[in-house]
Amino acid sequence: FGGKQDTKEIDGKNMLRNMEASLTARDRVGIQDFVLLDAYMSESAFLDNLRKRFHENLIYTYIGTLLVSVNPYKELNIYNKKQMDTYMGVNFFELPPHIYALADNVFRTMLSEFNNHFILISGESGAGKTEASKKILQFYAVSCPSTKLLNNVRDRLLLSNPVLEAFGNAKTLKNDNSSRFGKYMDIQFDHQGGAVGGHILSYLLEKSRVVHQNHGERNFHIFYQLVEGGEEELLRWLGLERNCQNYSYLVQGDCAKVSSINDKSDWRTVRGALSVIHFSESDIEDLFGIIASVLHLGNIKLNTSTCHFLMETSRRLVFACVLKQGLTHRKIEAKTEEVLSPFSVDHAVYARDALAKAIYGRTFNWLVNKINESLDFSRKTVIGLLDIYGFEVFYVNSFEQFCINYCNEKLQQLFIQLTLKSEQEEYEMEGIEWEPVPFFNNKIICDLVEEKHRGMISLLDEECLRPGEATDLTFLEKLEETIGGHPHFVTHKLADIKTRKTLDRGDFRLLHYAGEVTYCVVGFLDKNNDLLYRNGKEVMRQSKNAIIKHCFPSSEPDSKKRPETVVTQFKSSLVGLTEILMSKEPWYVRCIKPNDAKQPGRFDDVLVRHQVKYLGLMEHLRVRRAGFAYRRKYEIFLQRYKALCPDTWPHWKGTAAEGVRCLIQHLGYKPDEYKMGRTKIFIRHPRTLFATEDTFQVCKHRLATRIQAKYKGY
Ligand code: AD9
Ligand code: MG
Repeated sequence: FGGKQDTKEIDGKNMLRNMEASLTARDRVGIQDFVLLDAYMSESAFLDNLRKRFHENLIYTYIGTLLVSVNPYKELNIYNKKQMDTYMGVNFFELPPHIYALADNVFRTMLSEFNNHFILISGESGAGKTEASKKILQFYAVSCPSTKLLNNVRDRLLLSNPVLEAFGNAKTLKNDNSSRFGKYMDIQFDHQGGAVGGHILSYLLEKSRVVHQNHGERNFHIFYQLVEGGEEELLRWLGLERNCQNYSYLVQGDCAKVSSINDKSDWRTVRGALSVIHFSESDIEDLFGIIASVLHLGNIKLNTSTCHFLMETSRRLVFACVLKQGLTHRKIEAKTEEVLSPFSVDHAVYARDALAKAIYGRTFNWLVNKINESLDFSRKTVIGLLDIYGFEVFYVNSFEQFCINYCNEKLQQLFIQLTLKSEQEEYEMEGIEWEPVPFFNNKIICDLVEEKHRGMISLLDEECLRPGEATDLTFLEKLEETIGGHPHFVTHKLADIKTRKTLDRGDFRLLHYAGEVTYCVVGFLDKNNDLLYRNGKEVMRQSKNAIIKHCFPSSEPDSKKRPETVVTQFKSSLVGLTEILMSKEPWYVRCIKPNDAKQPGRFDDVLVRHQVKYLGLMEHLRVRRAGFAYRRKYEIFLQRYKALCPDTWPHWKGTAAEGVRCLIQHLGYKPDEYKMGRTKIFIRHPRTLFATEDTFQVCKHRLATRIQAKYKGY
């Protein structure tokens, strides 16, 4: 266990006192762990408890070691250094539930067992995932043992957040700071528990936002930060004016100004952070050159009849002079020579937007790599943090929502596999008597989307292979033909029968685990193909901007062979992510959004009940209550605690299982507190284990004192 814990008084009585106090105060503040009380098995009682606590600003509640978090939509004074110190090195249930308690528990388990862990943070858009992941990172960066040498790394770890948020988050109708990319971050620790490095993997950035925003939404924060906060000289150099209204790519959602966002001060934070994270001045110049260039690109007017290039080019722009041809003509190979064929206006607009998206998307990837270079990763023991865009339903949903919601289905499937399913299978395997708890398994929806040949992704890719013939509507027809009978898929033909709600001709509806979403099929093929015309790339290769040169290397093969489609790449990256996660020990934070108005103090019962349901919290509680909070292989359990029993210490001659039986008899475990499986001991409640752990710590301390006394004077 961490060095810090040894200095703290370990007192199992504290925990019991805390539990008792929480029981007496529960009428007012509810209970802090749903597992503890018999009465809390109905959904309404569950909801009552969450509501009660929410109104007392107690946003965290446990289900065993799973943390439920309700977004308070206001600043609470519970995230400071003092609180971090309070939670560092204290047994999980000794103090009121907190994200720091979870972070600390993961940290200490990692240190004592020398294995890798991950924290899966889930919940719908705006539920508080990104905030939770930041709190955890802060806890590790600030509270873990440190040396001066490491301070640089931890600053960079912390400051990677505002930078990635600036480039990868945006205001949506659901959330003023919505993550538009998925983020998995490994935080790496050394043997003493110091946070010594990190590595970030990013998943499918929503690039289409660069060129189009729905009403009430914005482009990525960085654009507004640069225009609002950029220094006069910088703006002049970039040929920008200090007025977001002047840039076509910034005003499509008609809400460049957002009251909860201060672009000017965010600019200063991001600018400062870039310098700390090893970005040279020339990197920074190149980076903002690109951001400005995208804005200029968006302002290019393409004349209706002749497709003329009307923008005044500026030499400082990344692509200046050669751009004209790149945007207005397409290079085609005709037998032995290449010819330039002029675009129609629509085509030219399409080519321009495709270029803007490619430039931004590739620059974002460059940024993530650059941050990674500064984080010193060398694969020691890690805690992974997963913060991905949450499930979202808008008035109009498109390809982007399809990808985001598919990703959420996959994460729910992972949660089910690791908790509800594997937990129950383990009892069976270990021969523990068990009454199965039924739950909804969303595998049926994952299969609908990703099954080979018949799944929606395969069907979409097939249509993308028929350029000129296939359209979004033929894709829809194909869906109808192939999966029309599926219980989770609805089109307008079947809408009335299945869900009693009508649908437009160009829509289809998926009955996701988290609710129904109607998708408009328009744009699916284009977005999935994500084509960038060849001469667009060539233009980029001539750029003097070092980042652009790096992002569009001349070694990149030209489009003879079709690149993988967007959704197929995404699917593969999610398979990779699942493999990473499956190799680690899981912990969960389930975030809940209390209202749709983003307001403090409002707890919308219907909305919360819906989330409790689809997040599987009741099922999780049932499995937890009927099951066992803790289990360990006999060998590991015996090895750790054998010093507590004279018969097992220092060497036990029999089998590990017999040794454990002897040990727990000596410790006085009651028959209903544990079960002996085939290979593991199962302990019903954490408090039993904590009491054993406390005794172990006292024993360790006594032993250390005795050794010290013995060698004193040598
Ligand atoms: V999305 O899927 O990226 O669209 P998130 O990440 O789940 O979503 P986020 O963490 O960004 O939501 O939270 C949304 C907003 O709720 C934040 O910008 C805060 O204003 C607010 N929030 C969330 N959690 C907390 C908290 N613990 N304390 C105070 C919070 N405010
Ligand atoms: Mg987020």
